[in-house]
Amino acid sequence: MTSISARAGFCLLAIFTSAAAPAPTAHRFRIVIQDLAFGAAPAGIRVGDTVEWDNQDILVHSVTAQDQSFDADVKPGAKVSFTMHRAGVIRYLCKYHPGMQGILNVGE
Ligand SMILES: [Cu+2]
Repeated sequence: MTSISARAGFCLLAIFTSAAAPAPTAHRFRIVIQDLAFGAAPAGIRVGDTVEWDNQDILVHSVTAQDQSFDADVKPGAKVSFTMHRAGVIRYLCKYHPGMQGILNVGE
């Protein structure tokens, strides 16, 4: 009996919580890598959204965040994507071509 009412209480709490703060819809943004450069950072990225890098160059690049929140190599013709977990300015670069730099502005 106790466990049933405890479960009912949990359900009510879950319903109340989701009604009070509906989960925002996650979006997907794309950045093209071309001619040894990252494409312009898309506007409107928020926590929970995913950013995809699409390497259209003929060289291997990396997508390496300065704060180490993401780091991956991207082969020519390949894509890599990361979900943003914190708000703020995230600077990133290609560790093979340090002149390749980008900035993401992630909102809450
Ligand atoms: Cu590179």
